[in-house]
Amino acid sequence: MPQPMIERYRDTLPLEPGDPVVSLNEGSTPLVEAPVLSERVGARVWLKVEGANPTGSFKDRGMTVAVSRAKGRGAEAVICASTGNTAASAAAYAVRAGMTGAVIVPEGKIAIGKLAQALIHGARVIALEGNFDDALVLVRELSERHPIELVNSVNPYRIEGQKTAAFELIDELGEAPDALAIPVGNAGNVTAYWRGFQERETAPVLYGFQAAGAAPLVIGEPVANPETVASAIRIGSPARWEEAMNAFNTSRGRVAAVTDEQILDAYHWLASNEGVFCEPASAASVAGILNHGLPVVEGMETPETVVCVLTGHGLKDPDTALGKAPPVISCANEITVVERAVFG
Ligand code: AN7
Repeated sequence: MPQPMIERYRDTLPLEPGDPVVSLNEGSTPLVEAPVLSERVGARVWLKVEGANPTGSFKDRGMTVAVSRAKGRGAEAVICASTGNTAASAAAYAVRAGMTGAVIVPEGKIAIGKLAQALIHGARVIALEGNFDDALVLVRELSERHPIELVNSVNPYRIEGQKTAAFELIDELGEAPDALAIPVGNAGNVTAYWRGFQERETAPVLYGFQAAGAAPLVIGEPVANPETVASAIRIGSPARWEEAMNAFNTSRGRVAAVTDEQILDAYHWLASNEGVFCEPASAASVAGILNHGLPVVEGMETPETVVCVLTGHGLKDPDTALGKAPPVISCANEITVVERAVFG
């Protein structure tokens, strides 16, 4: 039987010998070649389809490790602030561990699929009159006041679990890619990839992309009222700011902004040209290389292999898909009418 990543890479993870394995068989996600995108950007581009994780996003990699460790320590409850995916993942892994879960999300600002996930798993879902950054301040405080485990990416075990995605890339490609394009919100994931690459003594150029209305790392200061259609990365004050900037600088990469229009165009383009449906935030990585080009580093060849990290599944956010795609064709139950509808 294939092993879940928490078992496969266990010797690199800071679990204690007695910790239980709380797993939904996350990881081992598809690395899908993108021929049309490759042609457009002039390099061999691969898509790391993290939406194929059990709850539909990369968060599961970190959650399996954070919840296993929390359970090993005897914790009975987990809490997080979330733009949606962390909430969905925490809710599922809490069930798996026999723990209770509470999630605080910005009211009206998370995709409907993520809300459905958190609710169906039985988490207590609190819609805050505030944004993600406000919610993160509150859950940090709550976890200090109460015996409840904080499972945001400020939790070190989250980063440790997420670094396994870099291991998988190296193991599957036979070497690290030349460059990695990745969406950036709270900046945990880019921090995790960099750690994974470094532990394998590799250093791809890291190319991070934020939404233009929520681009604190690009403008160099926190954004008080972040706004973007890519609700997952609607974050104005990233917790892993310094580590992420260190990763961009050390890898000789950079962080840049993409507009909502560029994000939605890349999202739609990827679905209709490569057959891969990711959520809007994930498409920031593709929008980035399409609009900014491949990273150019002095003294280095142009990258030949590039991985775009597609962090979450398109089904998470059907509203955005329906708003972007062409309409349904209504049709009477009659063969000639159907014929016209089908063939145009
Ligand atoms: C699809 O769920 O922050 O830079 O609370 O859901 O590690 O924050 C989600 C983040 C990219 C950004 N793509 O990753 C949350 C949350 C998707 C995401 C990011 C998120 P980080």
